[in-house]
Amino acid sequence: MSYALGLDASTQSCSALIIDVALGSVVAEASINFGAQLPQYNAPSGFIPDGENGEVHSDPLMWLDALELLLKDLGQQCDLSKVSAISGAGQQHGSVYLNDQWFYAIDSLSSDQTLSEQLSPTLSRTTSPIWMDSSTGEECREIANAVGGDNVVCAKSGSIVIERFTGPQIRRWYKNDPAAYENTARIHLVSSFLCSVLIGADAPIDTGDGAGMNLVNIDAWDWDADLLGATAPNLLNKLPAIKPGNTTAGTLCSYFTEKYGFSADIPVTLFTGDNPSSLIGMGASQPGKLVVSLGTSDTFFAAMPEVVADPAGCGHVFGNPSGGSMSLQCFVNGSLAREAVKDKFNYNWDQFTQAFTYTPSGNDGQLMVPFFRPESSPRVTLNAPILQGGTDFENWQKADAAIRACVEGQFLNMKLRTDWMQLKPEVIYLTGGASKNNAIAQVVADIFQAKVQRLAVSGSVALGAAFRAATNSLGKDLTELENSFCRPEADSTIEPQANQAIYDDAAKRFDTLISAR
Ligand code: XUL
Repeated sequence: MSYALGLDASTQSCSALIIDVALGSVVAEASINFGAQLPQYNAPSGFIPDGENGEVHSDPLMWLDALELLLKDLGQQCDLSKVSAISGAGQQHGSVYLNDQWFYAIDSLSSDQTLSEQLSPTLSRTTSPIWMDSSTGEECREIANAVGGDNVVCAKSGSIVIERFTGPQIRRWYKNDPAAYENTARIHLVSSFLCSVLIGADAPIDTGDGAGMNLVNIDAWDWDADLLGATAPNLLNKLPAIKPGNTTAGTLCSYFTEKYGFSADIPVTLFTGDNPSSLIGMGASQPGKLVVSLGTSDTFFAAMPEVVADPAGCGHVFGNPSGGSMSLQCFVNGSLAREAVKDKFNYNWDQFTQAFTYTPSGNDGQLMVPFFRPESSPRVTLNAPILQGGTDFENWQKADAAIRACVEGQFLNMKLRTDWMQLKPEVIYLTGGASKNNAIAQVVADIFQAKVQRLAVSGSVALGAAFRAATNSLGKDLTELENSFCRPEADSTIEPQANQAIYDDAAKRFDTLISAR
């Protein structure tokens, strides 16, 4: 028996995979799409549409129903009695609000009724704000002011006060409905809520996901009294404990052994956030390996040798589930910016890629700050790119140079904004839609002066959860798991080619261009 199950409760779907840790292979994989498979929740993209004032909420009962469908599907693919370790991950920042019936209900789940039927009466708030919610601008300012400013919050919690983070979300609800807040006995993250359900007991929050709340002190890795006090009254009593990611939460409760055929006493490792889990599933648990994910927004994350917060307040620090800490930084102008430049010249993606063969590294000194909408790293509110020499982007005629300027600008910016992490990259794992593009990968390798690899990993969040379960409960070595599951795709390695001095000089000019705006 050497199967480990990893769960991934994300925004649009709940997915899982089961790995055979002895053979190094994936045994089963399943995914339940909320919109398509649970249409009764009227959440086509996993959240309740048309929220007002920036509110984005989901129904936590939908997550429970999805979990049941998921386990049923997995049970049709393999013998679940062979699973000997479980863990999982959830979309970060989202919160679930429970009344005092929760503690009893979770401990006495009966396999005669569904999870959602039994836990529905325990919700003190019927919906959960999720990470896409941006309704809390006022509460962010209030919390920051109460503790002495965003610099103080960032030094304490690893991030300035951010709209989607859980603390401001809790504060807003406390202000809007103090009686319902008062009636709340427990506030969980998506991750710790689902972990509690699996073990049939109230589970702790891990340091990886906990650090996304603006409530945890990253030096002590525990709740910060000042931040709790600035957020809402009596909050400490409503929160579970904070524990390192490699903590065993408990054993799988009888609900799941009876209903889905799991064996008795299967250890469940604390759940974490999707990004910390992905760090592990991408094989980047140790400092020296950076992950750059190219999507609508680009994200950068990496294990960090020290616990340091971004002095500029743009990045985030979370606990690394395998020990220590990790950083995460979002760049809002990701593929949307690349697409905007491509579309301006009516290019297709092949022509976009070709542009790099017609232009030299460093682009003959032509630079662009490629922000088409407000950027979070750094925090600037541009809605059109800045070009060196003051040229107006709309009037720029040189398509190939503009494409290179956009991509070089994106990664010069990424390098500058992630310097605070004090990382010495040995390898960059590139993932996400645009990662397949060799021209973009070459720019990344040249600017960071590190080799770039594309990994043959799909579902890194669930895979990371399965790795964590296997290391914590089955005594498996994480590096061995990473080596057997996270292999670079054939011929995917790109080595730096350009002279470092070209981009050192470009980086200085890029910074001047932003500062002068
Ligand atoms: C990270 C963030 C998202 C969510 C959903 O700060 O908000 O990545 O974790 O995936």
